Amino acid sequence: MQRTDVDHLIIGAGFAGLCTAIKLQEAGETDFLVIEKDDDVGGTWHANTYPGAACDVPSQLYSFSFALNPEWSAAYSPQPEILAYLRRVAADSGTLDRFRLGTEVLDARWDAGLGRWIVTSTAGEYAARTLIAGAGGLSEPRLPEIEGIGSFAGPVFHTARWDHDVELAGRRVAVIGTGASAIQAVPELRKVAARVDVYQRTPNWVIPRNERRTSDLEKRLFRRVPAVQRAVRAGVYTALEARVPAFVRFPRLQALTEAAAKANIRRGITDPALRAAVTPDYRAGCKRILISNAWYPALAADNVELVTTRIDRITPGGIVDADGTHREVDVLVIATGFHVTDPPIAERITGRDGRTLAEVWTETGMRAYKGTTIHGFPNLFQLVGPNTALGHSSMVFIIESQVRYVVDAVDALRRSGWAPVEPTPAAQEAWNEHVQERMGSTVWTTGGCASWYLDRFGNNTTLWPGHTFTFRRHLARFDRGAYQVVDPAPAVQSDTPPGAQPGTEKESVTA
Ligand code: N01
Repeated sequence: MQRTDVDHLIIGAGFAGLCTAIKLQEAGETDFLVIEKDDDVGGTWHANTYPGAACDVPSQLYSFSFALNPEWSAAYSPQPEILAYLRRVAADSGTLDRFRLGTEVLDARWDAGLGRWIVTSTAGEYAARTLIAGAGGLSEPRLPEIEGIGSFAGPVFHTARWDHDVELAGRRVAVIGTGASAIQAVPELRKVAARVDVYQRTPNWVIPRNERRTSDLEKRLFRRVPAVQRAVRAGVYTALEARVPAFVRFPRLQALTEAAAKANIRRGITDPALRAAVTPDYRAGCKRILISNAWYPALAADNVELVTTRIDRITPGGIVDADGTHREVDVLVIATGFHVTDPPIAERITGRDGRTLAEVWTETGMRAYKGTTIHGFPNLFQLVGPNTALGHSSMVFIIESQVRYVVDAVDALRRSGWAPVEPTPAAQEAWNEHVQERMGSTVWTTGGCASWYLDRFGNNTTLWPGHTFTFRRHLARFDRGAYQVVDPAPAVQSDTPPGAQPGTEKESVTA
């Protein structure tokens, strides 16, 4: 099989992979490839095309700090705009020639002899000094285990795999789940479908959404004076950071959010029984707080029924609930979220002791050092890794923080002659102890709900329990003292100077 040697292999062409490519290039590290299973850049924003898909983080914060977008149309951006933004940033970056789209990672294993990751993909084999995984924290759909789901005769699809060929006009649609995706899709679905049954297991707290559109004057101003847009962005950032204490230290402050959500319910729904059915009985923030002005009016619409009785089974023609009621369905939409604490990419990455990341994490729960590097997995950098996700602000800020750390680490690796490193067990343990200690007082732990933030041990291995600027400070520099060299480097001198392109001259053929 032909093998392509590169210094850095990046998995995923979403915000994380794209940011890495751009920042490595800026640092003079041009010998990299980005492999992406989909046939386009965009990651989440390429995959999620369901009707109504939009970002629930304010637009001003949902862009790279180095590529502000003066053109956002509204306070919250719809998916097509975000995808167009990412395509534009990718095209302007001069890195697209090193993207290999339609290429899926099948297996990645550390080769101690070579001091490289050997990565098998659907398009051939790669050998890389560093493996930078930006495969997405919420990319693999989680399908519900409901009896008979496989027997359903009509179309079935997950929100993140929307089948646009399926005609919905005049059909009876059932939606399972009432999370962030469902609350965006249902208000659009009910405009075309004959009927929509919404199956709710647990209600969410849903606060109003700012629908403000950006005026032409504002856009012109942002274009001409980027400092103005930066100031607006800083204001939004600060307002969101001000919410952190209510999540992390003083969950009682979430009563303010609950009041706003209850007012949202009263505005959207008049029926007392329906109001009661959508009112959560746990503290706001325990699960992700959602934003929508359209969700409650949609549930109150004549052609929508909220079903709160547990689903018993699915038949070829519909859904039977635990009370024995059978509702006929033409199209089944699965809105049950993603594999978060058991990411499938972890099954494909094998460390230096022959165990996969999934095997290691099955024993311990997801753990990493600073959410980015993992003992036993030399030169692996996990973007949006354990305890890096946010309940209050933009993941783009976290991604940029991690990428700075990775670029600094790469610089240190190059200067050391590529001696492979991984965090020491002590450093990784201390980091995770620190994070878990902080979890004790958070609303995610004390709020009285079951959420996908928690793993099977009941630990929150998903969210960062603090301000985003604190996270950034922790990752400001590659802290070499927390790392150990795992094997002697195979070559003392770097054989590729910074600035080399991944090229055919380094492509080698192996047996
Ligand atoms: O998934 P979710 P999502 N039977 O996990 C229910 C991001 N996102 O795709 O609460 C019946 O939130 C489950 O019920 P319960 C964002 O981070 C961002 O909506 O577990 N129901 C819940 O109601 C978000 O948080 C944007 O009791 C079942 C729903 O399915 C994350 O993606 C937009 C079930 C799953 O909700 C995931 O959102 C959209 C079962 N067996 C998404 N299993 C932005 O705007 C699960 N459920 C940035």
